[in-house]
Amino acid sequence: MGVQTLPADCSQEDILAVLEADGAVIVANLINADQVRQMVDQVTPYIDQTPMGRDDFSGRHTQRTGALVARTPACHELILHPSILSCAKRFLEPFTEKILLHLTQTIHINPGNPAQPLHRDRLAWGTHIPKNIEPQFNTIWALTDFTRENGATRCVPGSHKWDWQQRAEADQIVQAEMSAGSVFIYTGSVLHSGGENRSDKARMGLNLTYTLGWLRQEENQYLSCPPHIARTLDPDLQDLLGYTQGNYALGYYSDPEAQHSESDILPPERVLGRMPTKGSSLASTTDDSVDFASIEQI
Ligand SMILES: O=C(O)CCC(=O)C(=O)O
Ligand SMILES: [Fe+2]
Repeated sequence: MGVQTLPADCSQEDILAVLEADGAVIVANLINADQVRQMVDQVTPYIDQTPMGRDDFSGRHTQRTGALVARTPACHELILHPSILSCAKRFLEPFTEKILLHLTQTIHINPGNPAQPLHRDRLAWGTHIPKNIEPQFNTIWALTDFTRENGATRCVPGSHKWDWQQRAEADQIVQAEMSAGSVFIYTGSVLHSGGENRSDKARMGLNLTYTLGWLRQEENQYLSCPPHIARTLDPDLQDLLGYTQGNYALGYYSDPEAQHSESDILPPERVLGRMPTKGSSLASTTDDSVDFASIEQI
């Protein structure tokens, strides 16, 4: 048995059902060869300048290249891919009103890199998040074919429901074999890792992950995509980076240089020259646009 693979025209319900059951699913050939090529062409100059990882986890023969929203416009349509983004929202909505982009990174596993240790990505936050909260919806887009030989992602289907202490047996580990243009989707709770590259060519994956609107992002998106770049982007992408409030009181700012302003509580959209949606935040609300009864004494 491998990772369950669905065709590109599958429904969101199909994706979510397998993800719920196994913690991982592949959607085959969701983007075409031109989209893959564009992404590879745009990111390759940055990968060429990226040093290898500094430990066994990041991979001493693996290059991890980030800040992709700012560097590679080709990734924007993958981050905003309608069916993937809808699935991410539906999957995470039991735990949050809004979702955020958590990480953008190509993972270029070069020949000779051994398998990465199995792990759950949610451990980025330690063990502080209660088990019944799923904090992540993760994707790895295949930019080359992913094969057993070149380090296709390893995964232990079903392990998102295990006790965190349980160890995987060798025969429970499968690999996300898929052709370039396919996407491997996995939760923050399922055991997985990069595979060993025993081939003579690099395996290239594009890791794009999403998290809850109230959690700290793994890749700092405000530094990786600062306001002067963010202001040129699609508003949906600006939202995902975190340039809108996550909730009534979450994510406003004050202008440190302003002498006088109409308010010292500003909506983050302001730095992008964009108006906030009315009632979306503390910074933009008036007394009559918020149901204070719903937030009092919670
Ligand atoms: O490269 C892969 O296939 C997975 C990498 C991974 O799981 C990670 O770096 O957290
Ligand atoms: Fe991981």
